[in-house]
Amino acid sequence: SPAAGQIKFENVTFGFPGAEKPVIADASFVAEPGKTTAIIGSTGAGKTVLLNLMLRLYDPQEGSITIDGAPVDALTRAQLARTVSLVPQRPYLFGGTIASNLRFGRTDANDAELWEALRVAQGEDFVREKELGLEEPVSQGGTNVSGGQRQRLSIARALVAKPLVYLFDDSFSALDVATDARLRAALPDATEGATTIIVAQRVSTITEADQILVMEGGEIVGRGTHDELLATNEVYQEIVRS
Ligand code: DUT
Ligand code: MG
Repeated sequence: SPAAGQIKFENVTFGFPGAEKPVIADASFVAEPGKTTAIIGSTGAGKTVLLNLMLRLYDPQEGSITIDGAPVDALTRAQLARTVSLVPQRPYLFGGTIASNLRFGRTDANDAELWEALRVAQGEDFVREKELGLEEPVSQGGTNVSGGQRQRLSIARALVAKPLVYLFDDSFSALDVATDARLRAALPDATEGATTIIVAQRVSTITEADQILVMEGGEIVGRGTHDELLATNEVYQEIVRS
């Protein structure tokens, strides 16, 4: 069957070397192509580590992670990078131009594709305001670009790459509510057919998600839609109240 981007965790346990308690404990879930899976939970719950495991920044001690049935540790990091795009919690820009940063995941993207990704990522206006537009220089680490702009460029970079799987690690909480809403309204078309996993802080970011995983202390302590969790899950109810 053609590659589709289904992610499957089965009983995944991971701890950092020397730590007594695992950071991810017995996590199982499936993220389906064409669907949005959201992950929510307090700071330190293990959300970032869970995403990083998919990219093999580290490997679990127990359990398995597969993409379309193939163990991720059978893929090379280059294959993984072509399949999965991560927008990290602290996005990083490279020394170069806005265009070279956006083309990081797919060097043959044309300018029209870059502008389209910027439009979706709500970054079009500020790039148009730059004297050199797409060719505006960016310093290493992106120190001449604001934090919010860096976030939007990082989101646009993932969109340009057109992967099978998108991982957004807390990519929307720094945006104001209106921008967050505009971005999420534009996202489904731009990521159509892909597997989308969104780590979020604001419940409003993920109410439409097909599946929400609630994490606490390295465990998935709830799963369901917003309405299901609101009715049944105390941890989720607490997050909604806070
Ligand atoms: N941790 C380490 N070493 C690392 C990264 C994380 O010990 O290099 C620990 C800290 C925390 C747990 O792993 O107890 C989970 O961290 P993670 O960054 O996954 O938490 P989060 O859910 O992403 O928190 P936040 O909402 O603050 O981003
Ligand atoms: Mg995190």
